[in-house]
Amino acid sequence: MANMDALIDIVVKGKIKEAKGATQALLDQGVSAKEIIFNGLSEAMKIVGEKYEKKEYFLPQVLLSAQTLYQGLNLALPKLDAASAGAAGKVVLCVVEGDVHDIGKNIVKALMTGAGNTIFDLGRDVPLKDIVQKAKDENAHIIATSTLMTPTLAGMKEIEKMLAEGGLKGKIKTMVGGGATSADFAKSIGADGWGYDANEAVAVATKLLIGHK
Ligand code: B12
Repeated sequence: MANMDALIDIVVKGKIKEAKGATQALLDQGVSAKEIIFNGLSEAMKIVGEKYEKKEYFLPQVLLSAQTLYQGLNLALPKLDAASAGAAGKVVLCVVEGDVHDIGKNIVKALMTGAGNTIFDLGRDVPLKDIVQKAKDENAHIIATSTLMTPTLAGMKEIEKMLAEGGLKGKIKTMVGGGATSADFAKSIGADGWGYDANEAVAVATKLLIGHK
């Protein structure tokens, strides 16, 4: 009988061959994809992060855990129940230039898609000018960016500047998230919204879209 702790252990230890089976077993038992993602896979990554900080783990182990996580995440993401429908909008989403951490961004993408938004996912380590250009080309309502690293926070500020210079500030709304960000940071750069996690990302996008379309 599979349980969540077993899945967490598999991801933390990087037992890559076991992750799909353990995730599928939980799904078969009726555990929701959302529970698996938030209470299982994300929790496991928190433990991995702590081990990295304590220097019990080094980058190869972190990478192996991330690859193990993706085995389960790729099974669970398509099974996410459509979140309570929000105000559907067009959203350009990505991880900013210089940063390759994309696990959180992909969870945000799944929940925001489930809420009925059209997501233009540009991936990770995306040049800032490409982000703004895509938003212009698609007439996007929102640019949502993610970063987990402190040095790349500057890119988020730069996007605000680029929008202001193009006369688009306020026309295209912005929201930021990811481990390196905070509500205060978002406010300081003039972003329109910030979300702690993927659930909040949906709520914040909905709030920005109401009255904006
Ligand atoms: C996994 C991981 C990696 C993997 C990434 C694999 C991948 N495909 O993503 C690998 C091994 C590749 C990696 C590499 C590196 N890493 Co790393 N990594 C991590 C780790 C352990 C976990 C991150 C994670 O996936 N968390 C789980 C997800 C689910 O959480 P999340 O991303 O925060 O997302 C949630 C929310 O933040 C929110 N959210 C996310 N995006 C958005 C966007 C919006 C708009 C909204 C509203 C919300 C939102 O919703 C998500 C889901 O609920 C963290 C430790 C930590 N404490 O975070 C370090 C960490 C982020 N890494 C770090 C570093 C330094 C690096 C490297 C530079 C190391 C090196 N010397 O090479 C490189 C990066 C190279 C680069 N240029 O990008 C540092 C960053 C420090 C800093 N503040 O600058 C951390 C914090 C570790 C540490 N304590 O030092 N890493």
